Amino acid sequence: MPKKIFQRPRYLKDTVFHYCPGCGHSIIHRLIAEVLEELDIGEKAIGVPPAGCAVLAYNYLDIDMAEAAHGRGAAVATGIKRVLPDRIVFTYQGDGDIAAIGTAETIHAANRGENITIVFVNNGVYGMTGGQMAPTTLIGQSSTTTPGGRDLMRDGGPIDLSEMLAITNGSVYIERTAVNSPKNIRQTKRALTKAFKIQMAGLGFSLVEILSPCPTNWKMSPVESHRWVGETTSTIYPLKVIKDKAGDI
Ligand SMILES: Cc1ncc(C[n+]2csc(CCOP(=O)(O)OP(=O)(O)O)c2C)c(N)n1
Ligand code: SF4
Repeated sequence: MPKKIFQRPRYLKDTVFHYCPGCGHSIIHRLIAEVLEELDIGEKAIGVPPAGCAVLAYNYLDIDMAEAAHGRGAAVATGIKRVLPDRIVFTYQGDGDIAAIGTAETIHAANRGENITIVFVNNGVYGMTGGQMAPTTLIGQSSTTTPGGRDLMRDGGPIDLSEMLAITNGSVYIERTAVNSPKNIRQTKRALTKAFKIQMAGLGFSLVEILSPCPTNWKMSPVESHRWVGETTSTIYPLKVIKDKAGDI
C-alpha cells in the first residue's frame, strides 16, 4: 500500500486558484491552511480578506471569512475579535491595502495590542488594479504610475511598515519572511505558526510580512520574479524577526 505523503490541507477548498502563474498568494494560502489544520484552529478561525488580488481568498480557504473594505482589515478584525474573543481572527492584506489606505487603523490596532494576527503580503505594487506604485515599491522600480522608475525625491522611499509597527507598545511579534524558495517558504510557515500561537495564548498583536512575487505586474517570468525577491527585494526589506516579546511559545 503506497504511503500518502502530500495532500490538500483540510482547510483548502478543492478549487483552482485564479492567481497568475508564479504568484505568491497561492503559496501563502496553502501555508495558512496547513497551519490552521496543524494547530487545530480551523473551526474557530475567522479570516478577513482584503481588496486586492486576494479578495477572493474566501473561495479557497474553507473557514469563516468576513470581507473588509480596502485597508480596513485591522479595524474589522478588532471588532470581530472583541465580540468573539474565543475565535482566532486574522487579516490577509496586500501592501497597497495595509501600507497606504490602511496605515492608520493598522498602527492603532498594533498600538492597542489587539489580539489579532495580520498576514501582510508585500509584492511591491498594487497588483489587482494593474501595477501602480505602492508605498513599498523600490527606488528605480517601474510601475504604471512610475514608468521611469520610483524616484526618491519625487515619490519618497519604500516604507518600512513592519519596523514602524514594531515600535508600538502593543505589538508582540513581527517577522519578515519570503516565499521565493523552499527554505523561505518553510520559514514563512514557522512564522505563521508562531503568530497564531501568540494569539491562541492571548498575548496580543502579531504580524508576518511576506515578500511575494507579482510576476505579471513586474513583467517578469515566474522564475525571474522569484529570483528578484531573493536578490533585490530582500536586500531592501531584510528577512528577519523584527520584534519578539513572546520568546519560545
Ligand atoms: C476604498 C477603495 N479604494 C481603492 C480601491 C481600489 N483598489 C482595489 S485593490 C487595490 C490595490 C491592491 O493592491 P495590494 O493591496 O498591494 O494587493 P495586491 O493586489 O497587490 O495583492 C486598490 C487600490 C478600492 N477597492 N477601495
Ligand atoms: S497580478 Fe500579481 S499579485 Fe495579482 S494574482 Fe497576478 S501575480 Fe498575483
